[in-house]
Amino acid sequence: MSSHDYFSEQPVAVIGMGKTGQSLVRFLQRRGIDCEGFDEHGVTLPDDLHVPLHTGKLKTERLQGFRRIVVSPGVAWTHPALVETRAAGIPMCGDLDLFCAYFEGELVAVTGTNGKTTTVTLIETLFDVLPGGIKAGGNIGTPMLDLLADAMPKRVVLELSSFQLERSSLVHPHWAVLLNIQPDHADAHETPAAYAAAKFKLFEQQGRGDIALLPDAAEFDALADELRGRQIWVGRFGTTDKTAEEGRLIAGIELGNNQLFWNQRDHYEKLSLADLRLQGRHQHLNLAIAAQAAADAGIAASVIREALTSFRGLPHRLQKVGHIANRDWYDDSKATNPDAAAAALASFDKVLWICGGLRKGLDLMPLKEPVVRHVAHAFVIGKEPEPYVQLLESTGVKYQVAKTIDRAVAMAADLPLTLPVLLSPAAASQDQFKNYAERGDAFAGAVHALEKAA
Ligand code: UMA
Repeated sequence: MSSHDYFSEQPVAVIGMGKTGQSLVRFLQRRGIDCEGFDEHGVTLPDDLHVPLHTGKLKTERLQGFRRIVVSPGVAWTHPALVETRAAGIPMCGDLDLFCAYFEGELVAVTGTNGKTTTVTLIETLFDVLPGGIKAGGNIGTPMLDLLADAMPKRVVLELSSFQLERSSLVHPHWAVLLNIQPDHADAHETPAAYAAAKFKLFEQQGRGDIALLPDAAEFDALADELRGRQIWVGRFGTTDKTAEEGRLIAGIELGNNQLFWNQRDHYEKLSLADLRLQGRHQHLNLAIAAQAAADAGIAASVIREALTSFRGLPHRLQKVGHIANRDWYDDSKATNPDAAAAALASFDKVLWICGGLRKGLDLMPLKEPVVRHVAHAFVIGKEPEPYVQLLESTGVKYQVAKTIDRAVAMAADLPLTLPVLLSPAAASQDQFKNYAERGDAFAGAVHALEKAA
């Protein structure tokens, strides 16, 4: 289908009028396409949007008469009104298919449970040196259709959530990057398999000229037979002590030599982990993936080395807040699920760990082994500390229930163990904060208050 007839059938209903919905309406308005907006909550639209707005519970009958429905990622694909409308044969998609129908440049798409934003940011930095540069958008914050507002970009890197992928049938990246699949939004999808299937959509339209970058883990072996693009496997730390020249690894971490490596056409480039500013093996792996994608795009090794060694990472992702009260303090507030926290813990020998918050129904047991190995003492925050208390009880590690982040910081500073302190909650923040960023800022504020009090 060409982009020109994609929306020849009108009117279009836009569901959800947050960032995505507003960008959708703006995009359709610019093309003179008749559309109306729906939102289940009260919203005020900016002055430049001139569309009828329907608020209140979404009902099937209100969607009758529309020839296409475009749904924001935060509105469940399984919403009963949407399921019924699809069953009635009305075409439905998300902003990703609209983007794919109109975008004419090269697409780099990144998905995974953890590490997407870091990887997209580094890919953006690296690919920007190419003629025509690159623009970044999607789940990272800028709605993807906003990237098409002016001249057609030559390249785009999109951070894609499973919600954006599950409602797409057109996504076809030249570089498709899958970082990992861990339980997180699995609760929002009907089954963990549906969550994984959404992520795999990234590769479905790929052909021989495309590139698939994947984690070297047994759970993805079956996928290998189905991939039509060139496969680039990126080594996960902590599995084996492979070197670059062994096995199917093209890029990754050499555990034995503490080096990051990637393939630069005819040879392997290696970089000592000690030369990186970014902390944490899981983050190093994201650097290796970005480096490999850049090398395949023809970017010089010297440029990749410079970008990797100068990259400081993003706020609230294993970010050092300071050396205060005789110890280092790390903000990893973005670790909203157990796997992300486990990866952060594994970056240290021993730490004082601040955990807890909104558990989102996730199983905390994957944290047991890293807690035993890396935690000297824990402090539990959040309105419902019980699941985290149970986890700690099962490990025998000493802990205190602090409830608030201020108390946790004060307790950690009082402990006569001068170990690094890590906020890596393994929980969402919304029981006590607006979002993970506000939680991280509150942590940094409490840490800096110690300095002033000293
Ligand atoms: N709404 C309904 N009914 C519902 C749910 C929502 O009417 O059942 C309405 C809300 O009242 C609101 C609007 O829909 O007005 C919000 O739409 P949305 O939740 O899709 O949010 P957007 O503002 O469009 O932001 C989305 C992404 N949000 C989600 O996927 C939840 C943003 O990712 C993304 O940056 C933005 O599009 C631009 O592409 C944020 C996110 O939290 C960062 N993503 C999740 C994550 O990373 O964990 C997936």
